[in-house]
Formats: sequence, structure tokens, C-alpha cells
Amino acid sequence: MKLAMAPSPPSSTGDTTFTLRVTDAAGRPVRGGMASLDLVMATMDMGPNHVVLAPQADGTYRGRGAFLMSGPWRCEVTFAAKGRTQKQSVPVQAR
Ligand SMILES: [Cu+2]
Repeated sequence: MKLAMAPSPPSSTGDTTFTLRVTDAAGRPVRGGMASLDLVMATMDMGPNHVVLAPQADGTYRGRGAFLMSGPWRCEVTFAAKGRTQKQSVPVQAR
């Protein structure tokens, strides 16, 4: 799983677009999955911040969310396909 953000690094003053690319052993995009992420601030409880990533024509998954403060965050990514759930935690510093 590879998560990209735009802008990068993200800004706390505007939305961030998340694009998740999941590939199989042959490097092909995994289609038909369910993708989402939770934005968790590392230093305090900011409450739930859930972002659903919608499937795109190119096999990636995309959504928009907001880092509500500058500082250290984690993107807790969840991807489920073909009866298997994968999770990945991606550290990110929001400006
Ligand atoms: Cu905070």
C-alpha cells in the first residue's frame, strides 16, 4: 500500500487529497476494495476524523480530509479486499 498526499506536506489551513495505491504481487492495482483512513494527532485526542477513499478509474482510491492542527499526525490506513484487511500507519507532519 502506498499513500500519497497533496499538498505534501499537508497544511492545517486547507483540505488534503489522499490517494491510496494498492498493488498485488504482480504490481497490478487491486480493484474492488474498500479503503479508508483515520487521521489521528500524535500528541492529543482530537476526536474521530474518518476519511473514506473512493475507487478511481485507474485502480487507486481517493478522498479528501483535513488535518485540523499543525504538528505530528498519523494516517491509519485500512484497506479490505477479497476477504483480507490490511492496515498501515503513516506518520505525517502537518504544516
Ligand atoms: Cu491537536
